[in-house]
Amino acid sequence: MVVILNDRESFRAARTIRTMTSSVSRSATAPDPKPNRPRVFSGIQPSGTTHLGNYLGALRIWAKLQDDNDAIYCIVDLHALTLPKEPGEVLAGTVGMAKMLLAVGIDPDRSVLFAQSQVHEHAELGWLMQTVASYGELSRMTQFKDKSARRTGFVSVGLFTYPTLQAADILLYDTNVVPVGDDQRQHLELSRDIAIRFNSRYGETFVVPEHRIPAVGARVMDLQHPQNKMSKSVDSPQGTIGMLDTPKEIEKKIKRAVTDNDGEVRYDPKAKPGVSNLLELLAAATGANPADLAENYSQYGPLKADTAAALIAELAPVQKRLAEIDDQDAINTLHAGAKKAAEIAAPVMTRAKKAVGLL
Ligand code: AQP
Repeated sequence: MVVILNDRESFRAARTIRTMTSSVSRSATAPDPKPNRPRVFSGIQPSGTTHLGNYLGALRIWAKLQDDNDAIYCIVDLHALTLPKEPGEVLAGTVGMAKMLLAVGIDPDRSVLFAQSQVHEHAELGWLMQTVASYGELSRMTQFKDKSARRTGFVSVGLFTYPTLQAADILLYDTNVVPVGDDQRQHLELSRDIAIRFNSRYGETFVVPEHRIPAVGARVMDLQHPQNKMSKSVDSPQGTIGMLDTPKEIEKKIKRAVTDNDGEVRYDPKAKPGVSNLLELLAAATGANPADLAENYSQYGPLKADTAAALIAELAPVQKRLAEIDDQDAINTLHAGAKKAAEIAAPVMTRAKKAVGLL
């Protein structure tokens, strides 16, 4: 349920919910916090192939968080434009991603699901965020350094300022909790810093969000280059398990996953990144602990066989649901979600403009 308040009223309510949330988690006898549930917001780019890292690090947690939170999930199509795209590519990716999110269990009756470009306040607040973030801060973002270093030609200004738009995405919804993978930790810290700076410069305006990073599966590594995270924007087909990969493809990729030569099954991400990644994948799919799982294996072969089987079982229901979802249904869901999102975003945008002192 979405309760719409105005300006400072809604800011105070959102901040109060945060206080309530922490007291609820401390006390077993605390009252049910509904309808004042914590606000959860997160986003995903509609680019490349959605992979196991996206799913284990973020998407399946998004689905779980719908039970106890007021969840808003956004397909961040404007972010996808930070790397060059053909006309129409982002739109096709947006529809495909909407179907994927529905297939992983995002329920439009319980969550708001929408595309970023349909709610103009994102771009508008993104500009204000640029005026309170420093060039030095953005220069320190490792994702910008990595992505710009990988490119030989054109590097857009948008790739550099991406984290300020991300801050706007989050702050527009009075977000309490942002579920993300570990790679987004630095951007989330920046969003918090920007919110705190804006509040101290212009008066209490934004809720300062917290991240929620899963204990297992927060950084799924590339199977061929286990020192790098599995990624949509890096061309590593054998190192990446796509959400639509067939059981045969998954078996083959896991079988060929890079390990090491010492033959010992041990969870040690620094010294043994390949084996630890397999243990982490098996743990994420079975709910076990990766270090405990290592004790069950003395060879890499059986570990790989069990990991492949567990991942195939984990992805099968998502793949089945995806095949049943129609493009037009997904588009309709996004249109309806954008209306709900705009109802929440508009008063927060007005609150921010008033705080700054714009006409
Ligand atoms: N390898 C990963 N392990 C765990 N979580 C991951 N995420 C991404 N990669 C991994 C999480 O997935 C969510 C959506 O990702 P995104 O598309 O918004 O962000 P991204 O980091 O840009 O994903 P890419 O495209 O796979 O990697 P890049 O662009 O860096 O090459 C986020 O919550 C993210 O943490």
